Amino acid sequence: MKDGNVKKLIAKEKKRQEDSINLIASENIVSKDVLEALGSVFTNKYAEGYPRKRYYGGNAIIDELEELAISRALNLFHLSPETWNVNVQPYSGSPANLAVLHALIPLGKKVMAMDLAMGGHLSHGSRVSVTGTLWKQVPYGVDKKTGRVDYNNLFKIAKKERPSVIIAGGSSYARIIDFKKFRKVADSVGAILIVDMSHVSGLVAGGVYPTPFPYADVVMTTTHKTLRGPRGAIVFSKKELSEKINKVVFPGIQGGPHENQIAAIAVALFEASKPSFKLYARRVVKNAKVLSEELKKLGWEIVSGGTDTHLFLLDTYARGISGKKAADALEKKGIVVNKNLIPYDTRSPLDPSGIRIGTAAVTTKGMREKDMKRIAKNIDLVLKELS
Ligand code: DSN
Repeated sequence: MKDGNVKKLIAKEKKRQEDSINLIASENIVSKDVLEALGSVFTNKYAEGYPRKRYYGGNAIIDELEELAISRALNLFHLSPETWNVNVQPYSGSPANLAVLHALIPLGKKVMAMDLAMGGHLSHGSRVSVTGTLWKQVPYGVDKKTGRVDYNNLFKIAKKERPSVIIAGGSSYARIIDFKKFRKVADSVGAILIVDMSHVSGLVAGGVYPTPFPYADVVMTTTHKTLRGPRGAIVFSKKELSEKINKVVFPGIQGGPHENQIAAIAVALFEASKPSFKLYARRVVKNAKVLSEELKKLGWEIVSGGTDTHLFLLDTYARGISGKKAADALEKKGIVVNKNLIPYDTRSPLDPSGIRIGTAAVTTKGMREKDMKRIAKNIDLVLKELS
């Protein structure tokens, strides 16, 4: 690379990633092949439209690429193209959610979704997201005692508020979501059910987390978390909804798709279909369970008491330490986490009561249970200093 400045920054970031223990639950480390596709000549091409319906010439190979990505997405999640449509063009998760909501419900209608502090996501109608200004969020949460979704309460909220859409899934909920129950809640009020499986899609692909597809009308996932691809998103929708969604993705809110990103998504989907990815997914969850158990043994409070996934929330404020203070101190020692709101948090998102911990990236690095025990001890040592 001739640009010495960027070259130096890439080298520095590479070293930072190599030297630190990355416990950010939404991050991962992609393969060389994914990086190669991302840095390929596909970045030079404009391809507004969809396969075989493009606005620019020169797209025959791009069409092949996008169709390959689509068929791999269908195969990975065992879906029939008769029932499901796949859109691999969303730039990332938030625009994907915006597109889906815009396609499916009129402005001003109600979106029932997990409150941000309870584990939800900004783009599910949170006040500070554009989705919260276009639609009215009806929030649901977790039970204060168990830290888990209270399904009886979901029925009550849905009956009272009669939302047009219900979203299951979020960004810091550590437990298995009962998609069948969500379907029942949605059916009880005639709502559309969207599952945002961004965090767990790699676990679904790896067979260690239940698939939402038998129950959802739309499933959205980002591609860069447990799925271990490039940044990006995929929207799966039932055939009868797909035309509307495709129209909002393009030309509604996006222009030309990032075909280099789609190439890298195709590579990631190929990698996720291998038996080794199943083993990876199992290890991710095992590592998260071991890490949370070890921290519990050391006296730290884990929201919901543990995890079924790649992530969990540690309530640092239970021992008088704010999430920001904890995250900053850990980073100084080379352990990178993010500060995070916890359910019923009374503090602010910039200095909340907890930290979120995830094992997708460290598992990719090859770490196993014994490493989790060591990491737990180190987290304990750093945080104890602060209490
Ligand atoms: N920022 C992502 C996360 O950390 O979960 C979601 O968009």
